[in-house]
Amino acid sequence: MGIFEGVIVKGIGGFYYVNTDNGVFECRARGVFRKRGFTPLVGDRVVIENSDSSHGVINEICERKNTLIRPAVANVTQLAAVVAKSSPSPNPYILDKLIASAEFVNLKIAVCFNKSDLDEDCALVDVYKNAGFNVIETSAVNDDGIQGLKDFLKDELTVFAGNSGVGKSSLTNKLLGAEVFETGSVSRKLERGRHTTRHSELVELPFGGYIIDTPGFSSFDINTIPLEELAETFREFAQFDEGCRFPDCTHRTEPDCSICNSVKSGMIAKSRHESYVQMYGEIKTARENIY
Ligand SMILES: Nc1nc2c(ncn2[C@@H]2O[C@H](COP(=O)(O)OP(=O)(O)OP(=O)(O)O)[C@@H](O)[C@H]2O)c(=O)[nH]1
Ligand SMILES: [Mg+2]
Ligand SMILES: [Zn+2]
Repeated sequence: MGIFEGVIVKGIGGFYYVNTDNGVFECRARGVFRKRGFTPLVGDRVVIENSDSSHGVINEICERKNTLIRPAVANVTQLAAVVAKSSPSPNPYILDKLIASAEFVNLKIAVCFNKSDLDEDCALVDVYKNAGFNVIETSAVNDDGIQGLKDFLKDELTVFAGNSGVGKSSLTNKLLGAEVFETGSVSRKLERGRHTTRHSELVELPFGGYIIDTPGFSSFDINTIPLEELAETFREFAQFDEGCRFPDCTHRTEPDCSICNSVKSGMIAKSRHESYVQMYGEIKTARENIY
């Protein structure tokens, strides 16, 4: 028996799988965490005490560098927001919420347009390039863009997030060079994935770094961002913010708003601004229901 440090690579039904220098241990969290309503997350660095060669208990959770709520992970350094160029076609609102939540905790971000082999034009590619994002077009079925993706991932802890069926697990397998994760199909009629991945899982990359494959989602709550800070999570707004007429301008519909004017002149993508306005409304409503 001993004390080991490790990282939670997976959590299922109250069991946490902790990777240590002495192998993976299936652990329960000490009751005190539950009493405090504190849930261990994939990515947490922990101290465990083992009871045999494969079981133990989590005694301590080290202080987190950051927490993402959706997907629920701790200590990641980057987000790869994965969308498919088509099948399923991207939902810009969900993508923008995901990006904003990552901007809010200062993660490095890449937007990965997967399924480039389908050769579909996707207008959103330019939207995110123009907004200043690292855009990587990939295919999990040929090697398109995989080197670019590897360059982004190397030596970082990256969470892969995005809708069901976009190819997060397929890309993970591609990067690992083995069929480690189960992949599903996309319903042609509904243009929707089948929620094949049920649990987030952290894996080490053979070329350095770690990634977390996560379950796809179809909606996304975002009321952790304070309204006053929402505009800052849309990175391209800053460069066009030349001072609005009202110092407390919310950049939605006010007259002489430099952000709204930049949308009109095409400098800021309409879809990005629409997401901002919609998120603003969503957060505001959530606030009003709390107080
Ligand atoms: N043509 C093409 N198909 C792909 C590509 N990547 C994934 N697919 C297919 O898309 C489907 C869904 O892939 P998954 O890897 O299971 O998607 P996922 O994002 O992990 O989905 P969830 O686990 O449900 O969130 C599978 O049929 C894959 O074979 C790609 O680059 N090109
Ligand atoms: Mg998956
Ligand atoms: Zn404004």
